[in-house]
Amino acid sequence: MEKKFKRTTVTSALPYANGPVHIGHLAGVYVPADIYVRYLRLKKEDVLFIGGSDEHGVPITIRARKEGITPQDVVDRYHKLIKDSFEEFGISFDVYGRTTSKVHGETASDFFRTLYDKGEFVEKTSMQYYDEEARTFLADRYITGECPYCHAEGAYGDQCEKCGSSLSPTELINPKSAISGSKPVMRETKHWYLPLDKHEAWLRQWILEDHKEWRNNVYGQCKSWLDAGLHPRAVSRDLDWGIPVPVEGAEGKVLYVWFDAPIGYISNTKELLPDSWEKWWKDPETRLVHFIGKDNIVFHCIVFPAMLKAEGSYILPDNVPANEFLNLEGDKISTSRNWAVWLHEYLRDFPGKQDVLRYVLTANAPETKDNDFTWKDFQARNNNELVAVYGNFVNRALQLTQKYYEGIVPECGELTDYDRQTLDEFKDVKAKVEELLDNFKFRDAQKEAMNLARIGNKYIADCEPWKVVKTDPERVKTIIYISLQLTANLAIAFEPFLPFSSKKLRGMLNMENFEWNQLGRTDLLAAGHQLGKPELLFEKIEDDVIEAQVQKLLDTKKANEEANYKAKPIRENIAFEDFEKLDIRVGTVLECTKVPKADKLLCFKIADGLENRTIVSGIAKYYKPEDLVGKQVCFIANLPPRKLKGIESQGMILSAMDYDGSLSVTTVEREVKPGSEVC
Ligand code: B3M
Ligand code: ZN
Repeated sequence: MEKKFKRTTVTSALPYANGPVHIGHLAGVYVPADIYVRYLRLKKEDVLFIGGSDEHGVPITIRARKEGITPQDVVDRYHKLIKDSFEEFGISFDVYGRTTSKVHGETASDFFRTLYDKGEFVEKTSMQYYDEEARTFLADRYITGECPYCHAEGAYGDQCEKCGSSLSPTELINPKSAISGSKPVMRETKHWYLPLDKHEAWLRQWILEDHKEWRNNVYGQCKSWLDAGLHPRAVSRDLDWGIPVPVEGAEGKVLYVWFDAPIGYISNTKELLPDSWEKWWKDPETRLVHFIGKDNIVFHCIVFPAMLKAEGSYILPDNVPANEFLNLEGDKISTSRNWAVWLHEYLRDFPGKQDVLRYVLTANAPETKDNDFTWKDFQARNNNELVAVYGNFVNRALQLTQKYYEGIVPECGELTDYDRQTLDEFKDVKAKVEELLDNFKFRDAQKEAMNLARIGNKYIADCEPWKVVKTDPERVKTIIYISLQLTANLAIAFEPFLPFSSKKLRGMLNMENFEWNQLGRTDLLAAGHQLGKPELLFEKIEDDVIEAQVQKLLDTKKANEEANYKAKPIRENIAFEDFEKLDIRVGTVLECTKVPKADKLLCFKIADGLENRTIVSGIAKYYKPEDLVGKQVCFIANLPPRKLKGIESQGMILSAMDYDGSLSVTTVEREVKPGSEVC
């Protein structure tokens, strides 16, 4: 299957400009794409890296409505935020465009028109919900109602967020327009459909037979779509935000966001190369690779290729290395629940540590299955791998060169068997890393690079130059010479993965020119070469820094619980006489102590106006015993006594349970005599 290509067009999914990007986006799409592109560039291949914001679609209009601003305001804000943070993070796009640009509007519009003129669409009318008050058809997300499955209120026309069922708007019970709140009516509307069913046969051949090398998750998803049979898909919508459908009689209709967004890859290329963009999209000697997350597979492997094929002059993707999802501390990342580590916040909280996040996200990349990001793992990988292995080795090699030879690379003497063995381990690293990167196995490729550092670390630890220097100074020259060659190799090997650190390391090595092709060589730094100033390549991350990030997430969790709190339904009525049987009293706390060996229990001595009593209550987690002394509390006085941890409890103190399960003792608004009845 080896084909020779002249150039590679690499695209990465266009993030919706309705919120900032988070680590899930980075791990799934942008970090692997950037590694791949940097690698190709290092190999001096012709490559173009296309990115941009997806600025159309319903989520953007919803956000705008919520904030009382225009959709344009929303996309202006987030496009800038996303673009700036990508740049600071070192995602090395050749162009980062936007789908509200003029070029894009024209390109997408022309694309539609070409397909329309070629008769590649079918027109169909259907019944859809219409808001008579707001005078607009309603996108699925704009209709809410009761879920037909779990009966939760506020389910959307496309999905119930409570039970996760996917819905169609007509299934909702008591549908309401999210715009005006009125009851929507059914109205006829016309749309253009891409008849995917007509494309099924060639798609089957092209994916299932000709692209067996695609990742299992991608191939598998395509196969199940194809096996289920493809159906026509609407490529227009009734909406006032988007690119107008460029045909007569299409007033109030725009291109469906998933029709225009992938064309954004093409328009952004045009934006960058107005005169030569075509060779990146139409020359059969160009290889097209799409980096995306798993939720975008069908659009990039089936719908967009069908569009390109229908147009007729474009190449099709050669590979679509889609990733699975990254979770955060065991939970699905969610923009609406603010459950995420946002890139712009990371950059603010960890200045200069772009490579640490790049490293961790690649080490944990969800290439074959969903993976989890935890702050503990982030810290461990930094401290135990970047600092203790890579950084430590480099630091030792450079400090020793400084100490013994004033930073000048020493002559290499005769090699021992161990030296040769170590150097041998380096020889095939280039082939190994290349093989892995060529196959989009970024995680393993980075592991290979890290392995070099491990070899180096072990070499220097085994050779103990700081001891040998006392007995055999000539030998030390060879040890340091070899260590420095290994260091220079590391700078090259890590270049696609950790570009900031590689640059820093090259500065320390005073290594101006380097080539990927030199990887594996053991004469990168000549004897007599003057090194630069050694600095620490990575720093340890302390516990308090990690704890602060964890606390931030705990706060988010709490805020979500609070926002989602709903009082429990009221229980069935009881007879008045039953209520009257309860004897509720007010008592004054005379003493309050922790119950030994029970972390939940407090033991109270309560003045009840009669003989005083002991009550054990499970509120120790929420109060300091001394803070309760002197307080008046309500308790049920006529429950039969119960033994708790060997103490007889004579009643029950009443507490309110808050949304988060915490307990708050009930007390009285004005002091009363102990033993007063609550009635
Ligand atoms: N904006 C969906 C997403 O961010 C969409 C990708 C477009 S790629 C052409 O998941
Ligand atoms: Zn439901």
